[in-house]
Amino acid sequence: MADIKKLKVSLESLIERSGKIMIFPHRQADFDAVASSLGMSLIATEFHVSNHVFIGDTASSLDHGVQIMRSEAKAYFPIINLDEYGVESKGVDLNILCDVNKPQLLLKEINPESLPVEQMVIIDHHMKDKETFEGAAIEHIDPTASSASEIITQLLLAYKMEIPEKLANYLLAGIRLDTNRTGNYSEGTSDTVTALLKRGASVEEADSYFIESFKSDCRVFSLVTRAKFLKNNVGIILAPTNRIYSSDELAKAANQLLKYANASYVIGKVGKGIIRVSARSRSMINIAALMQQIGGGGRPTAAAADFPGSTIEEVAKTIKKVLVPQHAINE
Ligand SMILES: [Mn+2]
Repeated sequence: MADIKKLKVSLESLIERSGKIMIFPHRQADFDAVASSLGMSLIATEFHVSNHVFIGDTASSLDHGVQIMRSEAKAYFPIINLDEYGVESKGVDLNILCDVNKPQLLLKEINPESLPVEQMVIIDHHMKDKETFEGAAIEHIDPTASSASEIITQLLLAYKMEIPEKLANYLLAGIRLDTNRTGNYSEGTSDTVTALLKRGASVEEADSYFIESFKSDCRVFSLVTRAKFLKNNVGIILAPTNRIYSSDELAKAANQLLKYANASYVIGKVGKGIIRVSARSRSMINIAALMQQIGGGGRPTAAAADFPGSTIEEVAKTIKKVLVPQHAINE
C-alpha cells in the first residue's frame, strides 16, 4: 500500500489552499470511478471547499447500474453534467482525477490543456505509462490497491471522516467491480471492506447496483440472432443500419457470439454516424493485432475500432477481405 499518511497531509494542505475544486472520474464512468469521485467530493466538502463532480457521459454510454447510482447520488452530491461543467469550470483552481491518470481516458469534451498539472491531483490504481499526465502536484498511483475506491476509503478513514451508509455501499460496489466480485481480497482490500461493512455497507446492497437493463439485453439478444459464420469459424454480426447501439451492447453481443465461434466481429452504429466494430477472440488469435491493421486496438482477446463516416456494409467488407483470411494463418 502506498503511503496514505503522506497523501493525507499533502492533499489536505492543497485542498485548504483551494477556492474551487473539480473532480473527474474517467469517461464511461464505472462504479469505481463514480464512488471514488464522490468520496473525494466528501473530503473537499468536509474541508469547506466548493467542489463539483463532473460525470458528463450521456446515459446511453453508461452502464445501467451506474446510471442508477448517478441519479441516486445527485440528491447528496454536487454532480454536474456537460452543460453545467461549461459554467462551473470557471474559477476552478484544483482538478482532482479519480480512477484515471491520462488525458485520453477523460471525457472527449475536456481539453487537457484546461487542466494545468501544477493544479492537478491524481488518485489512481491503474499503472502509469508514457501517456500519464506528467508533473501533477500530487500523484498517488498505487497499482497494489484493488481500486480507486479502496484508496479513497483509506483516505476517508485517515481523516477520521464519517462515511455515510450510501457512500459506503458505492465504495464497496467500486471495490467489488474491480475485484470481479470474487471476494478474494488482499489484506489491504480486506481491511478496507471490513471498514465499509462496519459503516453500514452490505454486499447485497452493493451488488444491487450490478443490475442489467432488460431492454438493453433484449437488443443484445436480437443482435446475436443475426450472426453469420464465415470460414475458420469466424462469427460476424451486422447490426440493423437504422438502430443506434451503445458500445457496451456491441461488446456484449461480441462476447455472446464468441461462445459459438473462434472469433467474433460485431459491427453497428454507435451514434453521430460512427460505425464501431467490437471484436473478440479465443486466445489462439491476437485480435488486437488484427484490429490494429484497420485502425483499432485493444487487448489480445478483445479489441475495437471506430469508423466515422463509413457504412456497416463497407466496414464488413474490409473485415471479410482483410482480416478473416488471416484467422487461418493465426490458428
Ligand atoms: Mn478502477
